[in-house]
Amino acid sequence: MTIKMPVDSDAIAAGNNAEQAALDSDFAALGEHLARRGIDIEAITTAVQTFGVAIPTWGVGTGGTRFARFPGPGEPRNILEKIEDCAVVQQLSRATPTLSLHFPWDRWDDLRELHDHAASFGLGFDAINSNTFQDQPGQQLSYKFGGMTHTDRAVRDQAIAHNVECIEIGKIIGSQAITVWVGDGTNFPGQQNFTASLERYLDSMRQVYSALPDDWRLFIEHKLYEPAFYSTVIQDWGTNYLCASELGERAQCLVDLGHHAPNVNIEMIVARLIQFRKLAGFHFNDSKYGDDDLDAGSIQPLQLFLVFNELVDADSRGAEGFDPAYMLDQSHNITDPIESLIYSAATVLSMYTRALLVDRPVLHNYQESNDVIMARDTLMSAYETNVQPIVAMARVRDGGAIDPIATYRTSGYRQCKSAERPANRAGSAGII
Ligand code: RM4
Ligand code: MN
Ligand code: MN
Repeated sequence: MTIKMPVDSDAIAAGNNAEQAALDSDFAALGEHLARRGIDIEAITTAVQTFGVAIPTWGVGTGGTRFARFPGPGEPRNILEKIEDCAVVQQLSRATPTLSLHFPWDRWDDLRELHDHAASFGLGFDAINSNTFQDQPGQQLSYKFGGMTHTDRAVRDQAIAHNVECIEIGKIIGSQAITVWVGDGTNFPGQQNFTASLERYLDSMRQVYSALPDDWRLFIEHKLYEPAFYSTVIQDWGTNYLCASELGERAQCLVDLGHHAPNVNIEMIVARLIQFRKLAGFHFNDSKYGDDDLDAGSIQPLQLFLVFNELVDADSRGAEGFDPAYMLDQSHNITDPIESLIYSAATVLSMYTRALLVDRPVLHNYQESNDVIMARDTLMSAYETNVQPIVAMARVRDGGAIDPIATYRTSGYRQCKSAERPANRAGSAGII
């Protein structure tokens, strides 16, 4: 089957022709520099070519805050159009081969059609996301006071049934994991009994866990606050770890970079979860204050590098059970979502590449001899290396664009879609 390409391949070829000579020369110069450090640029480039990060389907719609949402032109109005926009990101960046669906936002009666539509663009499916934090039209019972932890068993049963339905959907489209994030919590002291609500959570989640096919994993995602402002049931990685351990081996902890208290050492949490075989994967994004869902690496690039440093370290020592799922969980409120996703995927790849440059045996020796300055220098010299030529070369070797954002802009894709997709105010695109 030929894979459909939403962006005209001539536009990519024209952009690449203009850029190729400069890239070749930058790549050769970087190759020489790395060779002096004992690093083979070709081996690094091959590793970068195999790295993929999933796109959440809600990421291609314009997001918003609780104050306002400013819809962009040509927003996708349904899941098939969202898939097409995701395909643009993948075609140009070659780093986002999978999608992460969210139900019921992505509800589509013909799931085969949905699957085949994605497959026609060469896209597969990552973890499926459930939603028990919102009421849907026609829904019988309300999640106003919680879903999986609600005091009323009937509401909990409805929330459990929704998660089980998500697993059923995932089986049809080829997912192998479900991510459960619950918005449950309280706004005021005394509103609920902490212990009883966590008991109810575990009871509900045991039922979801028991519905998992043998080759599936259950990803559970903690969040410090929001929408609940005083307490959330799964507030931090510690509670998340306890719950994952209670549920079983295939329950693991997902790390969303925006879901921690300020100044928390996230890379250390990552190391701990890897050590105890409980790291499910990531929702990449960045933030200054809360769960801001800004583009990955836009505020704290060093943090993203340090997270990748732990991941590459675990991979290079063959850490048992290490198989993280990567996804971008962002809300694009004032940028073109396609551009933010292309940029973010490239940033994630860039930090991964830099982490691959860390000389691990040398770092180990400095650590063992307590040479603080040189241990730090070993990390920082990897971080400070400009790896753009590797990331661009990996992209172009896989058929992508050397300068994907410029190519996207000259392709006229957005203008074309804004004519084809008249605004639909009631559309479910974005997080509002
Ligand atoms: C939450 C959390 C979940 C995402 C929703 C939309 O804050 O990050 O992963 O599914 O937002
Ligand atoms: Mn998330
Ligand atoms: Mn979030």
